Amino acid sequence: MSNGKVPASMERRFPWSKRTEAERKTAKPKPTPTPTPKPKSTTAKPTPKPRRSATPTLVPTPTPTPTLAPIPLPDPDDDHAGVPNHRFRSQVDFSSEQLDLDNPGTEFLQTPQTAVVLDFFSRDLAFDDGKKIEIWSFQTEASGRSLPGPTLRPKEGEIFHATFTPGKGAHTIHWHGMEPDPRNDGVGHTSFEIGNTYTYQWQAEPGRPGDPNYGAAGTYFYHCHVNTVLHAQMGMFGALVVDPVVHPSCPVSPGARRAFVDGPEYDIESETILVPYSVDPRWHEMNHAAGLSGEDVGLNRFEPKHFYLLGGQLSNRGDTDDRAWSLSSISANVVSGARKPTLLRIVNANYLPNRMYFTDAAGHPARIAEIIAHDGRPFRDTSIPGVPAPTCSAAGYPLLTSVLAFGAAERYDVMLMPRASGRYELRVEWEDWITGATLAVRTVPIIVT
Ligand SMILES: [Cu+2]
Repeated sequence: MSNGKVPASMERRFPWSKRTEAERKTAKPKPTPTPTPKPKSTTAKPTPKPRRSATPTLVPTPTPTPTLAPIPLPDPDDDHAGVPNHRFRSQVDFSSEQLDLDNPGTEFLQTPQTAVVLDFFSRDLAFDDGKKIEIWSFQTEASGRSLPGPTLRPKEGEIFHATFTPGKGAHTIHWHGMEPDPRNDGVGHTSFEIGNTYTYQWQAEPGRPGDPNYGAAGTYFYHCHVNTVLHAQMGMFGALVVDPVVHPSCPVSPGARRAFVDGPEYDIESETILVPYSVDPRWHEMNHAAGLSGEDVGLNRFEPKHFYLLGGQLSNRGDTDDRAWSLSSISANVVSGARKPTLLRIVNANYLPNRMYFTDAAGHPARIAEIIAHDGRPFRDTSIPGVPAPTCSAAGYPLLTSVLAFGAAERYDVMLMPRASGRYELRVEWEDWITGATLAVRTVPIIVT
């Protein structure tokens, strides 16, 4: 473009390229898009310098220029020719050729910073209403057999390993919302189901203060992805919490943690998880592969009879062997007290829409819930493209609410912000997904001190 003109086709795709010559001269140089760094060593790398600046400057969002080097064509007679370490040239080859591989090795295996060994179990677990229900789920040597499966907690930047040995048929672990590479994503139909043992490997991306496009810290949901609706209903799920890197511009007070790199500090001790769940007893009589061969076993009808609030304080799960971990009350810190506020992580393991109401002791709506993230992504003020995006709270409008409505596998991270000590309540309603009728209600007290 030596004549300084922008081709019409480029203008359509990149409207900002229509800027005048004068604007172009004063504009900041475009940052070169940097690909996500591949893990080269086992040491967590520090995050890059923050891009937040005192005076917001309009910098166009960098546009990726296609500079992909051609991939050498493999020699059809040699699986490895030209493509080191890869048998498969494309996702299609990968998925269509691996369905029978049930005991594959982990490609590019590295030394992990966090590693967990998970086994399958099947057992009748006791619930807080006295019912005993057959549950299939995950356990570690330390966790015992309980529901949800053990809470897994890697940190951004770390190499994470989960070595899983299923039982009673093949299973997987899907890291819902993390999006590792297909081989480590645990979706059986696009990679493989595990018949023997497999080590999932992935690295959670480090966050950058003010940048909505980076950072994996947050609340996730892991679950089996074989005959998925049945196996998840049977209990093959747990919470995955990714903790952020500590960035020099966002230090952390003693006894506190941040929900994401520049997220608010919360009190570690009172951090609580809430996992709504419901049980259709008919489903718990089915076998591992029910419905997989095209027969109609009625997995389109979910008619729950039991409704549960699983979870509790993450720092204090204690011994929950042989029973469901049940949330009977929430302890929260009063805002402006000596301790940081309480973070409530909500993971919806329920197949029906849920509504949650925060109220005072008399049942009146209480706007004490500040939602800071949804599905592992922080809420930020992204209203001005190209400038640092602060959290909504830092931008002056905390997202305070008294009600949340959401469905299966959704997660909300909520800071509890009561201004006075005393008793509040959290009322959870399960809704019929067609009629909207309320099927069940459970209420837990929130004790604020
Ligand atoms: Cu399974």
